[in-house]
Amino acid sequence: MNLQTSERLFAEARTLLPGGVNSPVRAFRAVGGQPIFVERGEGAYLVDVDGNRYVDYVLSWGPLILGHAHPDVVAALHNAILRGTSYGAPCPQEIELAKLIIQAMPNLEMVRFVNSGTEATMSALRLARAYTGRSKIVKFEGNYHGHADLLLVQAGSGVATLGLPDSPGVPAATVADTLTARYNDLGAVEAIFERMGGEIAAVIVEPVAGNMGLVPPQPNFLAGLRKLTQEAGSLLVFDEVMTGFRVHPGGAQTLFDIIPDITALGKVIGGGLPVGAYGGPRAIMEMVAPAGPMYQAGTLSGNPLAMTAGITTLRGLSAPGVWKGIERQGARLMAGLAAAAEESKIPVQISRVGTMFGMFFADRPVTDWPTAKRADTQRFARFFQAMLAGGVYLAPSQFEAGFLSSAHGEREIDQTLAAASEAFAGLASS
Ligand code: KE4
Repeated sequence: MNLQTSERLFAEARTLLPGGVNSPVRAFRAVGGQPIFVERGEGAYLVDVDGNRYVDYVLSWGPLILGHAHPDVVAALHNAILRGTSYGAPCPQEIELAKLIIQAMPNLEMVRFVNSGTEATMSALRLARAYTGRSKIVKFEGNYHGHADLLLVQAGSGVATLGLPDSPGVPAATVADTLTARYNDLGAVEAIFERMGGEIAAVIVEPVAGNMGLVPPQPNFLAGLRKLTQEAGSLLVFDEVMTGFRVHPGGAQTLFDIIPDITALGKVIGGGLPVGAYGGPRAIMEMVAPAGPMYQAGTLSGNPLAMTAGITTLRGLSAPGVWKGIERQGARLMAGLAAAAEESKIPVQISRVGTMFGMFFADRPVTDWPTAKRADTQRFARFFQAMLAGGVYLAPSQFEAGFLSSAHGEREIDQTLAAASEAFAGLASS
């Protein structure tokens, strides 16, 4: 495969951008080799600067649930951009996107738009602290909520990939009130609440973990968190930046019928443009300035382009048959991957929740960060490279999830499964 242009560009990028990238996981450090530079996305495919085409299961880390450059999104953005890019003033599109989100997640009575998932979770926790008057936060090992200082503790995603359980530059004082527990370990959370329940402002959780690889919640885990926080007067924050409109059209809160106090959103609601949001009941959200005293602001928050991309994406996703179609292809993909791995006697743990999926190179189920860490990351790296050579672009880390879109049809799944059979066979013979 010719990767010359990508290699040349990466050499230049490394002189201008730290690690040659604008987000660490993209640098391929966990899988070796060099990142491809993308020339364009089209439907389910990425095309790199050397003309190589790949079935894309990263989809910009989740947002592109209708695939790249969906004609409706492109047309809507083309219209919007003729009227300018940002006003720094209210526009009707903010109301429209808010309505679509609230229709899908009825527990949200109000939302505030921001520009990233990091901003959404950071603001959600500031709000929880403001609303409860308490400071302590509980998060889970292997859950990643963006790179806000208070949350960059035993995080997942790029931090897990890079083996940076904490980051330099985060003062101890900033994380002194951030407690961590093992994901799916309700007993650990009960112990924390027994000791200091009255001091806890919030528990923040990925209701389906996607940043240590895909790790679904064990039965009663989320219900247990709901009960503990309710009894202690703490807030339950669902970080649905990844799971929102991914595990279910109404998010994990609808899928599991557990109502959080505050929901953080991102990715799909921006349709590939920078959007985050946090929302909840009116009584909580009216703490947010200028309705209330909790300050949070943003130059580009609610800008018409990002709102337009989000509106068009959520509308497209709710069209008849779209969601079921993605799940059908997802089920086919998972069954085919399991069969291919079985054929080559390669032990894998495969799971799918809605339109996101995961595959650990492990011989036992993965339920938390310690068991995720047992996965064979070297074998994953070899599998990743073989799939790339076979024209399939997976997330370049064992500790990430995969995403499907409505553009992934029979042909794309067939191509993926053919590449996977080759890749597993190659692992078995090496
Ligand atoms: P952003 O600030 O990257 O928009 O969102 C942060 C975030 C918050 N919460 C969850 C559950 C998330 O998954 C994320 C970001 N996800 C990673 C992928 N694992 C983004 C990819 C990257 O960091 O380059």
